[in-house]
Amino acid sequence: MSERWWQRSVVYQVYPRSFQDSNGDGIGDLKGITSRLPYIAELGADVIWLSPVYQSPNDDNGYDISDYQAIMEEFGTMEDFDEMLAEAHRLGLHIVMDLVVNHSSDEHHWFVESRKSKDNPYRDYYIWRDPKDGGAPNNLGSCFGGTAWEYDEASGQYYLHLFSKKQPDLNWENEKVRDEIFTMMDWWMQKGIDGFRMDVISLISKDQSFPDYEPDASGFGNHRECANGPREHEFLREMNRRVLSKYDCITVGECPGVGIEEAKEYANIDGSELSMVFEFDHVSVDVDPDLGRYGKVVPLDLPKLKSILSSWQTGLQGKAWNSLFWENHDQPRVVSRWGSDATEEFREKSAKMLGTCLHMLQGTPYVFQGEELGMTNYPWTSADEIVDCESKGNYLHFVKEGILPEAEAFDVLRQQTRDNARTPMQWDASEMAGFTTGTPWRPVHPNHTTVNAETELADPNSVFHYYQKLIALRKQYDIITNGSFELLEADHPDLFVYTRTLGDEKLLTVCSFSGKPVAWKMPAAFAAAETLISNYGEIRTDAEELRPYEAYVLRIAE
Ligand code: TEU
Ligand code: CA
Repeated sequence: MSERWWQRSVVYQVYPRSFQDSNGDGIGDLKGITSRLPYIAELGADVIWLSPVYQSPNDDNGYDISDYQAIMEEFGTMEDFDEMLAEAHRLGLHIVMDLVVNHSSDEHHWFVESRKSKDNPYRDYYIWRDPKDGGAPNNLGSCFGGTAWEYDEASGQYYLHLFSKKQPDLNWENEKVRDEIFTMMDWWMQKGIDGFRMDVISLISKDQSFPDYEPDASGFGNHRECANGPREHEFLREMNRRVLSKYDCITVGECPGVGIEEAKEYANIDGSELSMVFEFDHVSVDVDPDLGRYGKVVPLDLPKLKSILSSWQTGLQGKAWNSLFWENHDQPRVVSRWGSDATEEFREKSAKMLGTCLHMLQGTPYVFQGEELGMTNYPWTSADEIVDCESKGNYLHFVKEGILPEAEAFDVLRQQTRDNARTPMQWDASEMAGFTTGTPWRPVHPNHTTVNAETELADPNSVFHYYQKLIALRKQYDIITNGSFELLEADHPDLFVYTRTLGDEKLLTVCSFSGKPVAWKMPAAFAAAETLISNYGEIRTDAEELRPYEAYVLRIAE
């Protein structure tokens, strides 16, 4: 298999609502994004994944789409979109659109029709079922809390919504639905976009018997039980045949509930389905198996994280392609999560260490807006400040059902809420961080006076310039894209050490996840190696220990 262009790419994720406001309404928009494209180009990323910009009532910030071929009014117009796309291409940046087709908004005209009556021509565009024993058809829970079935009085049936009740699931069994989706995708590809990031694409094929599933801590069957359904790969291959294969595009499937074996099908390098997947194993490492993401935060078990990432590295090697990420719009800020934001020194060092650890792996790295600055979680002081429907819904459920005391539930909420990823991008030290001239829809982090793009662009030692270098290294050295992976020190509680090998060339990546010095002796083979990057400047070749959050990459070539 020859190398595909996107295997050497680095993707930058833009969450439009929080990136750059251009008209003072406090909401990021397309014109704002266009004005910041040179910044993304300067970082060195070559693909932008744009979270949804389609028309939406915003029950889930654009992940509830009411018209797939129109732009959300708050974000601008189709002309603004075209201008952004043209400008991105001029700068050598590809644009990947978010494709949310497991569900639509309940305000989409398909659903407006569908709910009118049982014999409406659009009825079968969604998943309607009769009650079972006077209640919901099965015990599936919504990802945002409560049951996944909403009862419709008028027709006496339930419709399925794995997410909010304003996000009814589309019925992929219906050929007309697939036709509509593929035609719409083709319309965007014809417009010139470069690919799709596919929202929860692993959930599109449901077991039509809708059995009851093993209940989790919420008391319901988990939505992930719907992953890899009976016709999943048939649908994706059809999509590939009818749309994707006609273009040289990049596609990434968001795949909750997908393990290594299944990923080899979704992201097969034979190109029959998608380019790559987002897996969730590694970001679930601190999630409590019983109480879930919003019930308890488990301290990071580094050997476990290493073992997960390492199995994905070796499992997919030569067979399928993976994506690499710490952050996205659904995850907390990784510095606060697995590094440290306790002091400015630790923030800067651990942000660089985490970047090193991820970017030297095999796969296509994703950088979420602000991650390249080392942005941190927001200091929330009360649940009233949270607007994210997922974390808030789960928090309220835990408190109302008495599963957790209020203070404990809030402590998890403040660390885990998706709002941590959604505070405004920090452009400069001014009052609203250069994000808006008005009142931002989410509060600006108080640390924007020091953590911001302007300051970091001016400082050659900043997290920004470090990320820029990591990205440049990937473009320069084949081994980062193609080398095979080997984990060293698998059981070490504080160090993440691995090698990459390609022919006679070898890279050694050493990362300390500890805020204290850790005993470590550099392997003799690397004593005379070249340093590709390090977060402390000079590395100490003969030292007996690593400094707090120290990270470096060494290269030898015989
Ligand atoms: O996320 C899918 C998903 O499973 C998430 O709920 C994720 O696993 C969760 O945040 C972890 O707790 C996608 C989008 O990325 C998300 O923003 C949407 O809310 C969701 O789909 C529904 O479209
Ligand atoms: Ca705006």
